[in-house]
Amino acid sequence: MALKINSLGGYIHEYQKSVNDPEGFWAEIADQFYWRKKWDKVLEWNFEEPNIKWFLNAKFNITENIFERNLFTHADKTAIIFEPNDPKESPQHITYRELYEKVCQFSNVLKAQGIQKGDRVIIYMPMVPEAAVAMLACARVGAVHSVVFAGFSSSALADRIEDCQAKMVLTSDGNFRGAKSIDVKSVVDEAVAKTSTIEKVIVLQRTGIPVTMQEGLDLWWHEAIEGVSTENKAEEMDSEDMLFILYTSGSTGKPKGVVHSCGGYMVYTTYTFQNVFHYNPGDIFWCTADVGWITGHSYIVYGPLISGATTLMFEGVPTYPDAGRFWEVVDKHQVNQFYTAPTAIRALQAFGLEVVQKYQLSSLKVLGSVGEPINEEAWHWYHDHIGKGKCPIVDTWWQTETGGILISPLPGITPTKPSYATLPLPGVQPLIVDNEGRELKGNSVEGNLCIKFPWPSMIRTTYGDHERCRNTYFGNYPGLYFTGDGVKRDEDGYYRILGRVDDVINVSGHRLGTAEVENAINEHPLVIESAVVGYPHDIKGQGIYAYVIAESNANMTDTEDELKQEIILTVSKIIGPIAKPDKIQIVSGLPKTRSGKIMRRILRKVAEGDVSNLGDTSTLLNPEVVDEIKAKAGLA
Ligand code: 7RM
Repeated sequence: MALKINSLGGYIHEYQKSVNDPEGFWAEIADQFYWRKKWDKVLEWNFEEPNIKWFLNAKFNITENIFERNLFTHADKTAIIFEPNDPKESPQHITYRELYEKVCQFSNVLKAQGIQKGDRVIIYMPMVPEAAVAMLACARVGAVHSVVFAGFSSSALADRIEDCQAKMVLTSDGNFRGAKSIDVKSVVDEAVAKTSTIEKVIVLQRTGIPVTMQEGLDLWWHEAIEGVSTENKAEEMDSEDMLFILYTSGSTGKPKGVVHSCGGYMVYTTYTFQNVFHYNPGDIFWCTADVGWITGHSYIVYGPLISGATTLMFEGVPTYPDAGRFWEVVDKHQVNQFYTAPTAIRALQAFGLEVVQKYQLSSLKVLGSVGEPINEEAWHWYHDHIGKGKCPIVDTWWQTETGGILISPLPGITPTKPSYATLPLPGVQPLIVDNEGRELKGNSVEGNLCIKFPWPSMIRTTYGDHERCRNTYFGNYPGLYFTGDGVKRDEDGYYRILGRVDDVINVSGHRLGTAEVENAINEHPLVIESAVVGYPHDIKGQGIYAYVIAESNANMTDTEDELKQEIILTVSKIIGPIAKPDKIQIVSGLPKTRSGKIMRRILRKVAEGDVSNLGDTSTLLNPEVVDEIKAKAGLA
């Protein structure tokens, strides 16, 4: 495919074309993919309902674009390099032909186990090649996959099974993570028992941890594939058929199932993969995300594999067996493009330079960052010590809902500026509005980031609740997609993402709703009410600060620490360890307005440790609690 932009002039030209004639622009790109039947119309849209359709009536299967098309040219090329958790275990190199056979075989298994086009399949697996096989086999038979990060609890998993009425779960006997192996199967067992739609669970053997297999329900992966044909004809999909659902947190209620469709997602993730990382044939690409997040979907699996690239899957954690693991893997596999999150960079930076200096890192050409704002210090450390000053950093801004990267430099083309995502990619039309929805034109402005024109891989709906999709993303500013992020456009027209402006917090690049964490805390029997805010955290970007009103209890002062521990356990059980509060403060009341709304602004200030400018508190129903909260936080 010839999708690549090679100069700043080229970028400006392509960008102009994409704005002046979006349909012509995307048709030319889409033309380079393999379609059984091409589209009748490139785009149909309105942001009121919303209704977004790309490449209307085109027929194809995304996996044919990975396999059938690429097999002619590079059947024996490595598709996936698997680097296991334990560095003593040998890596695996899986060729396109081998991956094709595994995907076809597992497609046949899915069908034999009753999965049909349109059925939902949950994938709750470790970072092993079979997770990619599972996703692609679903795509091949037209089933809708919903990958759930294997760190989520059984109740979070049950919520997702219930929401999408999934028929099947694909999982493993356990996960290796650093020095630990984690039991996964019993989490699935609990979730399946709480729900009523799961007909089959297929279990990959990974750790050898003993598990209970329930007759008629559970099936071993290795037994299920035994003797099954490695040939499979892909299901014909419409461009707008659903490809997958991925749950993500918002400012209200339970996580939403973000729906992506086949055609637009394929075109956009492939186009952005090749341009943002300047992937060249023969390069080794490594994205350190988990496939449970959108970054793993778009830039470990789909974008790279459709491009015929070699993509590295790493099962482990950055600090096992030591904090040099990432760099050891880069050298071992001669990684050319490396894509990670600022939280990992900051965590590894804290271990000092000696750990890094043991490695050459000479294969690296492009460094990527994603998930949260990258602070200048981390940017420079990444640039100087990992990239040795010679690798451009692409600070890529995007979301689960956007499917692919929207704002990012092109490496070696767009002049970078630390902590700036810089400029929109071709096809992306950002717009900044103030809180009343008025457009802030020109440079040197700050406000809410919106997008005014559709791009191919944008969210189509939230599963089972289109109204929620409309309200969340298209209801705030009529006619615009609202991202939930604050942004600054500087004097050069460069974009700097400032972080969320809604009640979403970003902990180590993971999105959590404050309401979601509060609901979990409130499950503790002694908790009356709680309020959760984010606060700046050196490594995680944001930490979770919870204010909790507890049942009055004569011994409370003696047991406050115990109560806090129990609250942490409760959150871990209801959501997962990633949502555990970093700090809990037991309070007698929460600052509330006369209409009963919690004044989070004050709670955020206290959590930040800066109470110099609390603003007007006289309108509060209970101004006295502010002093109590300040005093208890040691800020009086
Ligand atoms: C890809 C992903 C989305 C939220 C988004 C932002 C934040 C992501 C950057 C960033 C500053 C970046 N999907 N975010 N990338 N903030 N600079 N380069 O992370 O759905 O999990 O999160 O993450 O707030 O709205 S996500």
